[in-house]
Amino acid sequence: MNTKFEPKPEHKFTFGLWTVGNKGNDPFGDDVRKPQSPVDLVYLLAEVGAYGVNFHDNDLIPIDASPSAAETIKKDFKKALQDTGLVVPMATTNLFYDPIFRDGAFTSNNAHVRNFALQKTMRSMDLGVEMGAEVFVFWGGREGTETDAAKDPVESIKRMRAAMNFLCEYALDQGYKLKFALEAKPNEPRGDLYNATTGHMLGFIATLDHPEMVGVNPEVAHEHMAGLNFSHGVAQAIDAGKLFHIDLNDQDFGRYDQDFRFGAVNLKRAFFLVKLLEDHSYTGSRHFDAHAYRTEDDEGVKDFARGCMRTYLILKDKVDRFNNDPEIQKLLGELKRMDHELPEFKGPYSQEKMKAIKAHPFDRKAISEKGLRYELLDQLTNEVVLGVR
Ligand code: GLT
Ligand code: MN
Ligand code: MN
Repeated sequence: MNTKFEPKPEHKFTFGLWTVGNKGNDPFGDDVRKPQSPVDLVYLLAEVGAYGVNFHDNDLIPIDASPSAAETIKKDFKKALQDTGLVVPMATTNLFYDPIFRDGAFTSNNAHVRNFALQKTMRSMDLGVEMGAEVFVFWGGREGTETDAAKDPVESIKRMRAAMNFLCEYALDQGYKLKFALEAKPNEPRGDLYNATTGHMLGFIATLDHPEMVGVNPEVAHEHMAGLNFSHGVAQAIDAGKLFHIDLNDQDFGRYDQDFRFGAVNLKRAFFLVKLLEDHSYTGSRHFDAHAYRTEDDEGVKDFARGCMRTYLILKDKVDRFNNDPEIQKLLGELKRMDHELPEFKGPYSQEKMKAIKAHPFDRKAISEKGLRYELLDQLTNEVVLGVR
């Protein structure tokens, strides 16, 4: 194997305990792999070359663990981190598995459930911070409905806002340096989930008391499930200064929630995503939120994890090729040249500029006649991705 594509700490490749720990069960079939302890999974991740490990509270500490059992688990986990050098950049709360959350956590109709969700999240934040996490993800897997007869969606958004505001204050009160990253998904496991896309989340964040503490954690699969161009959503987050974390995986459009290995389905979309992250110098974790096919044993899980990182690095290399390809750059240079025309009209509004733009004689026909050469640009992109350039 080419060592050029070996993961290094600077790549910030991370995996959740739930990803490499996935036992291959699905709604139609039982587990196919044996459970592995958090400590086993830390060693597995170290073996494949990951930089960090993320977890839900209950990936690490079972929901019914006694305080003394929890202490032992934490001690063992910390030792594994120390032995391997792995870090915990992100933590999150499981607000979807236990039946108490069957009608939502922060948006449940039941005040007991909403407050239990706050309690569980505050404890989970304490745990995350104890392990070194600086980003705290919120994925509201049950925050939605099957029937809108049950909840007023405006009221649900207000409940969600109240919870986020409360938890921001909690973080500030504790002196935690945590950033929150909200993760959208359109559906599954609920019929419909609130704040269904990264764009919805960005709109919601602007309504919070501490918007500066809150960003997004977009996931490839989730935006594909909504039929969207993932890179465009991520670009919006980058532009807003809100890309605090990212969940990389793959997913065919119009399918069930697949969570495939990064690049497994659509290499070209993955290429443009890596290009976006690298061109804009994204510095956060590159978190693979995916799992191995149900056909795999423990070795296959390692193949899966190595594959995610290796594909990212190969695509990063392709991005360098694209950015340094003379023919491609010539085509892009022509686009830049067009962009830089009419310098006198650039910049903010003035009455003078307004009058000049209104009066300018644009040669509509001539401008429309010239081909843009996007066919060639796209073909050359394909050839980069296919490895012949
Ligand atoms: C769950 C979900 C993911 C979320 C995780 C964080 S849990 O696996 O499918 O997309 O990121 O809660
Ligand atoms: Mn995710
Ligand atoms: Mn997912």
